[in-house]
Amino acid sequence: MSTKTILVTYPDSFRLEEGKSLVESADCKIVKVFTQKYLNHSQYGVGAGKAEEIRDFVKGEEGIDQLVVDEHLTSKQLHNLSKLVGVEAIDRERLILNIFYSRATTTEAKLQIELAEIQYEIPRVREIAKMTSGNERPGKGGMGEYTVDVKFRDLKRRMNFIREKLVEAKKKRELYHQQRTRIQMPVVSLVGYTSSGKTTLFNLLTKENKETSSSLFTTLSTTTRVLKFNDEKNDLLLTDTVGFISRLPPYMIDAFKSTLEESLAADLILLLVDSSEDLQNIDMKYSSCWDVLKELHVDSAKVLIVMTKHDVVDAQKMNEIVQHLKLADPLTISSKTGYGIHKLKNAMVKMSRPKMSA
Ligand SMILES: Nc1nc2c(ncn2[C@@H]2O[C@H](COP(=O)(O)OP(=O)(O)OP(=O)(O)O)[C@@H](O)[C@H]2O)c(=O)[nH]1
Ligand SMILES: [Mg+2]
Repeated sequence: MSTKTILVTYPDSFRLEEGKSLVESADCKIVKVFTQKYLNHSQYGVGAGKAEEIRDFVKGEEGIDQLVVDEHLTSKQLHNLSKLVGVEAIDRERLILNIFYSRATTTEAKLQIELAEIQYEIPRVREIAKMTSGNERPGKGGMGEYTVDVKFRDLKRRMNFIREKLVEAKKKRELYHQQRTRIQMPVVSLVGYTSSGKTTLFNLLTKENKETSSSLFTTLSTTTRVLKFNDEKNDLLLTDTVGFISRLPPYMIDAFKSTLEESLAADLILLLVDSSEDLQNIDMKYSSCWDVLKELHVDSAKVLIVMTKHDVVDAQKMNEIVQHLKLADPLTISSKTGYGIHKLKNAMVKMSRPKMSA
């Protein structure tokens, strides 16, 4: 049964829609949405008046399971809010971690998520200790200094263990990578905002059958396959990976760094942009993607912008997008109708080669 959820997010349509998609992608059912311009009030994140409004709503409604606040909140704010409202309150990062948890299938993805989880927890351990050791929960409910230290040490130890495991996994991949470069096959990777159409294009090109869906973060691990051409010497390797999202905290990018770095080390990076969205959303998502690419020091010269979902956009809108994003020679495709795929494949062959022939 899906978790009955109240969402508190911002009133602008981009964050409102994304907040809802995130909650739904975590397999929760939205019962009510509250919006607020600022979610950084010190006591509850939401303003005190709004917090009371939510409490009253919960009182009058049967079986609400959780409250999601679409922002980064401290443990103290979440604790205060849960206590007032009477249901568990979680923040945006916890929600994203929950989605990751439910989706991760490979050992490496699971380790990466656990690493992100620990990095989310560590700053909160002392904060929670402070809250529970006060007069609020005397006796065994409180976490003494000693317990906090033990917990801290455990988390750090686990974090180091995971990092070692991830390094091992990375080494294994590097070995594959070396073998690939030995056979002189360039690597092209697909990146982009979550739900931009990466896996759908990947499936079309490589005849794979990886899961695609309108939920956010459908793909969490990296897959590489050979993309065949009529002329064998043009064959290349195509990589699909996890999508990006706005307001992603650096530690989450950090946790996925090894897989992302692998795909960003490609000879050519296709940055997919979903053109079916409105201009403002495209803008926000496009700049979020560049934020992540810059954070990971990607050379912009090897990034090629590809506008997706051409089948649901008219020519005028497409022109507007191209002008808005100041794209010189945009590639426009549809993985549903096959529009632009031939041109894209030619571009992939041409642009992924210079390094190889050098
Ligand atoms: N109309 C239309 N829909 C598309 C096209 N390409 C993808 N979609 C839809 O867009 C949604 C997201 O597609 P995915 O391929 O799962 O997107 P993704 O970028 O891999 O998403 P994540 O794995 O979550 O990062 C799905 O519902 C697809 O059916 C297209 O060319 N046209
Ligand atoms: Mg995908």
